Amino acid sequence: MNPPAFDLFCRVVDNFGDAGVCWRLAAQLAAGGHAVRLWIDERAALARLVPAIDAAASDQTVEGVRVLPWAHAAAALPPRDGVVIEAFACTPPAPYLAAMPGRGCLWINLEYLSAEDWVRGCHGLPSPQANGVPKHFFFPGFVPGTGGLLREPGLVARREAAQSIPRRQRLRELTGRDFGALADEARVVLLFCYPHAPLAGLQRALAADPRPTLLLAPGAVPAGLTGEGALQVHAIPFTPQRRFDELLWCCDLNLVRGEDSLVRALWAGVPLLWHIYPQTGDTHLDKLEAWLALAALPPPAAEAVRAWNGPDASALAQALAQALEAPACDAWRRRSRQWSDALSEAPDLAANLLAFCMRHRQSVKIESY
Ligand code: TRH
Repeated sequence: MNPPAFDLFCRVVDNFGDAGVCWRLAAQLAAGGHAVRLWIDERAALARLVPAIDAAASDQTVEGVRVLPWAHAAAALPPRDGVVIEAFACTPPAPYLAAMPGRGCLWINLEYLSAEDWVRGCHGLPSPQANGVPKHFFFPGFVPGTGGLLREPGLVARREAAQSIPRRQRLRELTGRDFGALADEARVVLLFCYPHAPLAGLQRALAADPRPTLLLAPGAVPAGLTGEGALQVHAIPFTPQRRFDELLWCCDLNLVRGEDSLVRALWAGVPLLWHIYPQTGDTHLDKLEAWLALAALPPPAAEAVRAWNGPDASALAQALAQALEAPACDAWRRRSRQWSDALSEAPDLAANLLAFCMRHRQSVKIESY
């Protein structure tokens, strides 16, 4: 049978992650030879991530992915024997759902990434739906028995090759700025966080640190953060998603957020502070603790991650200063690389998704005999 065609539905809730995750998956599937249609309700965020995308165009194909307006899906037919992926429970248009029965589609709900234990028990389960086509939950994850993490083929080799080039040169190419000798001598930090981060504590810890820090903030330096003491802060251009990894690979410490940039920072294999997407009732803190349990960071680093997700600038200043002291920081670097290497041994999300699709097709074929 031909490789299945994919319809991927994406609603942009806010920020960049919805479009970021969907684009990565769509582009990887297309690169693997699959026909992919990405139905997206708002193209501006996608155009920021992928400059080749024309936010005004209603039907375009970029990197093999056909990008179409969400509204046009109502008149479209699901791909026969294909795969319909609904990202983050965004529910495709009703007429499209009504057209699904009898076309042999596999319907998948691509869930948000979580390290929580219950994910493994729910991954892959079918859920009966009104149109008679069961929807299968597909949970990304950090451990076997989940859908795994997005990682394109050859990513680690690309990282190794990039890191053989002097960092000052890489930063100049990526940012258009020449930071001079500081680029090679300083601790380089990427800052990508939500506005409520305890930035005063970050500033205090880095300004007072014995080692100079060059802090790079894509888009703009958040209000309240200024260079002082050992800290220099610079705004740099928002980097196209395709090269965002290269920026992370230049850094000694990546402050990332949400879902997709967290995973990319894991592939960078250096210390990171994760600013988790806030949720009502502080349920995001349960997700953070579940992630910390898997990350098994040295205690000072784990405390810095917790403080980065808290309101107390002094707590962060103290925790981060301790985590950056020589012995603790070496341990943080070792564990970061060790976990990154271990995670990169596992099959990636797209490979797991295709295996899931093949298993489903086999089971349907057997049932149909
Ligand atoms: O932008 P985010 O906060 O997106 C969030 C999360 O995905 C969250 O899980 C979701 O619920 C919410 O949206 C609706 O963080 P995230 O997931 O890291 O997505 C950012 C994307 O932007 C990611 O693909 C990396 C990309 N990016 C670039 O390509 N270039 C850049 O310069 C920067 C800073 C980010």
